[in-house]
Amino acid sequence: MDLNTFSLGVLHEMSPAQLKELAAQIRVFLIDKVSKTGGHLGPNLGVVELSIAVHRVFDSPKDIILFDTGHQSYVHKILTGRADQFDLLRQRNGISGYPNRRESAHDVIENSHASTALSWADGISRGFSLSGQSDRHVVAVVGDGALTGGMSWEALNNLSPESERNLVIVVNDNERSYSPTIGGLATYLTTLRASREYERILGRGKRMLHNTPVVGKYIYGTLHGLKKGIKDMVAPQGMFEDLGFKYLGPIDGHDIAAMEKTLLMAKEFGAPVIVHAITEKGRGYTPAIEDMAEKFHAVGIVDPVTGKPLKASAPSWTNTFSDEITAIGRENSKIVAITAAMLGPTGLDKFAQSFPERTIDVGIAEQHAVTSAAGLAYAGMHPVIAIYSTFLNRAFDQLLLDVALHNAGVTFVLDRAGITGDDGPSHHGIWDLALTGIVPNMHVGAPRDGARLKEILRECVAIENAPSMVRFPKGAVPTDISAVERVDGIDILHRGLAAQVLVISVGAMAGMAIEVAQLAKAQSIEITVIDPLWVKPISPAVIALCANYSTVVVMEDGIKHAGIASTVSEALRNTGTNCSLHSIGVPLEFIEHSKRAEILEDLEITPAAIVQQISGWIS
Ligand SMILES: Cc1ncc(C[n+]2csc(CCOP(=O)(O)OP(=O)(O)O)c2C)c(N)n1
Repeated sequence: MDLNTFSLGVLHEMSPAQLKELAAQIRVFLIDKVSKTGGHLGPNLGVVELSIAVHRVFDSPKDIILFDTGHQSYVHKILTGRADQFDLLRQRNGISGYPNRRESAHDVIENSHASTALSWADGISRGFSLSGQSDRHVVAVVGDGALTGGMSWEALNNLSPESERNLVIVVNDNERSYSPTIGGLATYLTTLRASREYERILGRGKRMLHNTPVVGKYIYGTLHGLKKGIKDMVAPQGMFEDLGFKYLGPIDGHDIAAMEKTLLMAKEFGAPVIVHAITEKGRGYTPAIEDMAEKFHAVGIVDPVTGKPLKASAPSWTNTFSDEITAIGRENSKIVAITAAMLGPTGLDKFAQSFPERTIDVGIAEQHAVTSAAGLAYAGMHPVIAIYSTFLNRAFDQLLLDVALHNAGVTFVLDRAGITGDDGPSHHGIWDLALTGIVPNMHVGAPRDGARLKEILRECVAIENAPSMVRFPKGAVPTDISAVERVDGIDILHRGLAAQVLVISVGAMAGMAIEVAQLAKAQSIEITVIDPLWVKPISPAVIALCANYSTVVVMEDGIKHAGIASTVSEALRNTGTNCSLHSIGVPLEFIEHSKRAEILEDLEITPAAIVQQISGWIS
């Protein structure tokens, strides 16, 4: 069948054999397309049958289908008529790697930060019930990883199970986040899944399901009785049921017929139901199955046959951090590394190999990570929390009131700072400088290269009575950029002759700032470029230096609003320093997915565009 012209109408007409063929075809399609664009291959290969079953049982867009975290919505996109757009998956002007309201009426939320779908589902289903739309159902597909996030539990606590509303929660249990999901919840799911009884129960459950006609609540009751029995056998504590939910499972998430029958029963129930589906991440693709680390959770451009990257990757900022924190951990036994379910992507895997007892994976729980780090600091340790810049947003209150207010020596290592590119608006690391700027006693360093990353990281872990942070971008680390001179802790990167323009370059903007100075020189504009290394608090020496220039330009890889230019502006005002201040940075907008270079070009953050702007400012 032609996926490019596929529609939900066709899906409803298909026989079991055709559905099986469709699933196989979707897998081939996903491997072919995602290997060319990069994306979340493993998670999507795992939800092919599950997504087909959900779409056959529920009537989207009248019924609302939500995917938490959103990275596993590719099959949903194919089924809802977007297969023909997969050549431009995550590319400029192409479809997003996450649900997107502009693409389709079948996408209702634009998520990608984990653990939000159950709260959305709570609100939407409650709203439907209050507004007389009780014929509409809400389905939330949530991974075992996303279930480790606090928001999921806040939502479960609020999903009043007695209430009359149509809500089905499908737990997509593949035992993994990036790496295996760990913690008490994972253990509980394992109890349900891996009991010695499982095979027998699953077999009996399946037979029951296949032989049982679906006629609403009565049958649900029969089946539920059976399931309750199962659950009591394998998990006597019955956590989901103790929370008041009807629980159906475990179901083989790759068995379309079993999934359909279970979902139909859940649909009929009229109150929140949990369907526990067991799936395999990377299903059907040998390189993903054999990838013991991450099951191809997220891949770049790869050879579709071998799964190997087509381009050798250059040494990255992440590698530099990974090596250095491991070295620091060897010297300092107080260092504890914390990750929120991203051991490999943050580079903490190396530290974990050497110091497993000092490595903590909290699950997708950034808020908990930060407050528990404050506790570790109180107990005499020095926690280093390594997360992507965008995920710090979620733990702002904990940073402010649990770490900073308590003068806790906690170091934050923010990878993927600045414009990141293909993951779109929610994944750009452009808020951290503004957010940390309003945290009293916060120390923020922005390295321009690997040498400075190591230096600043070491200084961060030496700060014992306040939060410290080092931020760096995604991708390859540049070769070290040596300073002409270091004065009062500030690196002079380029000295213009009798320059009237001072460029304050923040972190990884240094390479471009030097290019700007060289390009401007060719146009007879002399510019001095400095790298303050530490941007919060901004050194008085930087402000004193500004007094020598008529024009000061701050270049930063974050939102201009409340960023480093704002900090400098306030300091200039407070000291009565008279110079005109300008800012190169990211406007206060949500920025769509595209390649990083394309976005920077749109934002006029290129050497040529910046020289042109400076030339306008000084004339
Ligand atoms: C708040 C937040 N922290 C971290 C991430 C990065 N992240 C994306 S997917 C993922 C794992 C999700 O695991 P699970 O929900 O089990 O889905 P699976 O990929 O296994 O299907 C993580 C940690 C995120 N999206 N949001």
